Amino acid sequence: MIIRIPLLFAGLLSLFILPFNGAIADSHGMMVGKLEITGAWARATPPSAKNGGAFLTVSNHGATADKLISASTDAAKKTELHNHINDNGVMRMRQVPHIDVPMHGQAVLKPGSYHVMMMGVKAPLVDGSSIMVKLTFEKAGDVMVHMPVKKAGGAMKKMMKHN
Ligand SMILES: [Cu+2]
Repeated sequence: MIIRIPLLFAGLLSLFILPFNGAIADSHGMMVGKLEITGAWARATPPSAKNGGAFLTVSNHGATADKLISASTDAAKKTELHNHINDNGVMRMRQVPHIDVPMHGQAVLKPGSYHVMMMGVKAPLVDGSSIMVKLTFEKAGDVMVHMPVKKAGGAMKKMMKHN
């Protein structure tokens, strides 16, 4: 497995290198313009699950605010930006038009907060595999992010309710 994962990643990357002109980030972090992407991962999904979540931190090293305005991936039919809201004590997910990345600040996408929502995953997201997710920022443009798929604790499952 240790050898196969990098090979799979290399294979995935080769699919994107020709058609995609933006930057490519992996879980070790990289820059797109003044934005640094770190800690990207996608939650492993059980076989029957239709939806998955992906998470990362965007650090803005510039003096201009930016916005994450969309995400897309071949791993799902549809991808949205979501947040959790506290609706009379019940945590619910809600689509948001964008996620702010303040100047000299961060946008943190994490379980229970902002996240990339993948609706209709085409295959279960298996722990130890990886997916590629394209993020589009209003000013910095596109970045292709390599996201390792990891298992998450069970505490969050109760909060995964949509309106
Ligand atoms: Cu969601």
